[in-house]
Amino acid sequence: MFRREFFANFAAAGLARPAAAKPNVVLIYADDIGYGDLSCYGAKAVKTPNLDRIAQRGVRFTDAHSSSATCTPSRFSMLTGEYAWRRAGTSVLPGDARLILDPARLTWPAMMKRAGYRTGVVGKWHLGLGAGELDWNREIKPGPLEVGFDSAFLMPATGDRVPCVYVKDRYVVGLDPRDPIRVDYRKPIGEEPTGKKNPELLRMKPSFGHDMAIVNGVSRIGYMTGGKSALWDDEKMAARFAAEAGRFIEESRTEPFFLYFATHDIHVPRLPNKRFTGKTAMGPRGDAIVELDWTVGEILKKLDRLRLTDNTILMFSSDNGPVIDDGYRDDAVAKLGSHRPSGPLRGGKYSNFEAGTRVPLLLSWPARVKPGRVSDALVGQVDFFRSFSRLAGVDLKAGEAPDSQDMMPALLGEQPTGRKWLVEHARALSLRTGPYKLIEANPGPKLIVNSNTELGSATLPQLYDVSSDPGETQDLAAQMPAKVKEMTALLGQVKNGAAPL
Ligand code: NG6
Ligand code: CA
Repeated sequence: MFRREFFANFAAAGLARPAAAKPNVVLIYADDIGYGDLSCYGAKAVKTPNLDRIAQRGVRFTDAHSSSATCTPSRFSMLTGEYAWRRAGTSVLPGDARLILDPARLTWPAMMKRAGYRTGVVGKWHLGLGAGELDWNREIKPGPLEVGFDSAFLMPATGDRVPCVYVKDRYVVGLDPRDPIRVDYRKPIGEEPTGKKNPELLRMKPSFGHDMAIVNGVSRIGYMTGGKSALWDDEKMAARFAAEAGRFIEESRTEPFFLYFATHDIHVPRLPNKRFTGKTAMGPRGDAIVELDWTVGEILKKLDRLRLTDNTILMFSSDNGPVIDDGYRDDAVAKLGSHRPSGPLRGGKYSNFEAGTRVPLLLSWPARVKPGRVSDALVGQVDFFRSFSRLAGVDLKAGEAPDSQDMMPALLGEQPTGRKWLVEHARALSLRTGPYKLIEANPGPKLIVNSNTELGSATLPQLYDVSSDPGETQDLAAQMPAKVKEMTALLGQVKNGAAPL
């Protein structure tokens, strides 16, 4: 209260708001965490006390969505405010892909910078790096520094894709120039062992794919040689990212800052630190959730120690839904027990069904947001860009963040409703509006056999009432043709950029 009056008086006196009045923004963006994976979303087989603390302090969302059921398009949409399915080349990228964000366009971090924020990214990138020929041994550009971040400490793509090195700003960390890195996604390089030829060298075996370069006894996607001194240590990755995120917060503490902290947990290969081994009965997938919660705890502690908790908007979400077997034999299926990574929802990562994109979203901001709220508002991560532009007082021009809507009142728990409609993207597009969800016709296999994921494919459009039937068990399309027609028309308008908001 005091705080708000103080700043109101400041404004009334015609003085510029002091920098400290702007809330810091920290987004912890987990990988492949499902709607049912956190104890604050009902999980019993794993405890996530630090995440639960964010929920208790702020708002927990029951109907929040990543833009897509896989990583790259979700991240692209979140950072640009434009649905990735409008742009070619935005699906899951190989580890040697070129940067797919256009440095000439305003991004969420660039907008925050314009508002006076110091901006940083730590963790998984997976949006490509460089332009033209990419040489990992030289300056890597363009990258995060060209699209709005003041500093970056990255894993270039995914934990299961080479090169298995960190990139700080524009350079690979710890590289010895006498041992240059070479990366190839088409053919093996020289006589280096591979997962396919040398399974005896592996400590974690693939269940499908992932049989190329061997790094730290784990075979990956893509071939790589050299860079031995720069290779990451999988078991120390979470601690390294937490330390780098902590360092960014520490260095930025006197100015408003925006940190995009994208964890590797709980993506494959799941190799949490030994101190988390056996913390759940679910094997590495469960233990990686505990490690993720530890990471969150490190950020909470850092903010507390620097007395920044009160005026920091801390958010947590995931880039897509959960997957159990995503290509390694890590006991995830055998040890799952009664745990339901998707909670009450159907499908998971890659799927048109709800669990593909409906993910946990938590937001706390003690200075303003009331604790302990649960919000059923329909919101998308694509909305962060415009919502934060309103909060930061930056006017967006036509064409900037075109799919992003101002959901700040909903995000702060001050308004119970969110979007009128929202698009989910997986194999096909789905439209949510009112209680209904329309999945476009998308013939194809029903299941990814290896990962046992239901894709939600069908030759005809499907219609579900996700408010009374969140598990999408009753297809209403045949019963309600007028609704199918109406929603198909609205989806057509969304595609043309002409849908009423
Ligand atoms: C798939 C990988 C999967 C994972 C995914 C991307 C195989 C067989 N499967 O192609 O393991 O890496 O891509 O995940 O290679 S994401 O979360 O980054 O979208
Ligand atoms: Ca992911």
